[in-house]
Amino acid sequence: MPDAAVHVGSGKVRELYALDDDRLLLVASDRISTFDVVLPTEIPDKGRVLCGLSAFWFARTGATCPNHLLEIRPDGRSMECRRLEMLPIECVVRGYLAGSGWKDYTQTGVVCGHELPAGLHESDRLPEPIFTPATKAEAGHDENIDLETAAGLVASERLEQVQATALALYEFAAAHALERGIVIADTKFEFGLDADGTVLLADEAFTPDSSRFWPADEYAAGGPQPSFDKQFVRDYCESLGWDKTPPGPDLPDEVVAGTRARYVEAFERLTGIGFDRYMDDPGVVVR
Ligand code: Q0Z
Repeated sequence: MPDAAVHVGSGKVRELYALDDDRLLLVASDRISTFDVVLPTEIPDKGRVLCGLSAFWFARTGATCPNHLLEIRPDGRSMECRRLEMLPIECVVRGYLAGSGWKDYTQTGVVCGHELPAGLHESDRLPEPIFTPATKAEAGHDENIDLETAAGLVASERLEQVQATALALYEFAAAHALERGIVIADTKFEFGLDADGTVLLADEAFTPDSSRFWPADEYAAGGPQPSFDKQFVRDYCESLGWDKTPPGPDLPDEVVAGTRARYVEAFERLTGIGFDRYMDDPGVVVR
C-alpha cells in the first residue's frame, strides 16, 4: 500500500502534496481569482483545463528543456511530478508591454534593466521578447529585479541558462498560440534542479493562470486588453462596484458558464484536442 499523500503547500488555486521523497502531486482546483482575490464560486473543470494545458506544453517542449512531469492522474487535475530543488526566482518572459512591465516602463523607461525604446504604448508588442525575473514573494506581489540581482540569487551561469531556455520556450509557445488566435503576452516559469544538478522546467507551463492570454482578433495596443479567460468575471465584478477586498462576490450561473466555455475554448484551440476526449483519457495530451 502506498503511503497517503502529505499536504505540503497551498497556492491561491492549487494544492501541493508529497507522495514520497522524490515525487510531488500538484492538484489544480476549480477556484478562480480575480484582482488577487479568490472568489467563493468555482468554475467547473477549470483545474482540468489548466492541468491538461500544462501537460500538453511539457510534452511538446521536452526537447528544449526537460521537465518535472511524470504523469497526469485519471481525474485530469492532478499531476505527479519529480520533486526538485526550486530556483528562488520567477522566470518571466514578456513579448508585450502589460502589467508590472508596463507600469515600470511608464515610470522609468526600463523593465528589469532592459532599456526599451521611447514612445511605447500599453500592450505594444516589444521589439523582441525580454526576460524579466522577479523575486518569489511569500505574501503580496513578486518584485521585478534586474539580471544582476537575479544572478546573485542563482549564480550567473545558471541565470544565463534559464534566461535562454525561458526565451526559447516563450518563442515556441507564443508562435503556436498566435496561429490559433491567442496572444500569449507574457508568461512565468519556475525551474528546479534534480539530484544531478540538471535544470528542469517545473510548476505549470503556459496556462492562463501563469500567463496573459489575449484574444488575437481583438488585439489593439494603446490600452489594456481583454483577458481571454477571465474577462466575464472581471466585467461582472466591475459592474457590482465591489472594492476588490475579500470576500469576493458570488458569481451568477451565466458568468460561470461563460467563463467555463472560455477555458475550454483555450484548451481546444491550443491543443487541437476536444476537451471531452481529455476528460475521457487525460493521457491524450502527452501522446
Ligand atoms: C512548486 C506551488 C502548488 C503551492 C514548490 N517539482 C517541484 N519540486 C519542488 N517544489 C515544487 C515543484 Cl513544482 C513547488 N511550488 C508552487 C504549487 C501549491 C505552491 F500547487 N512550490
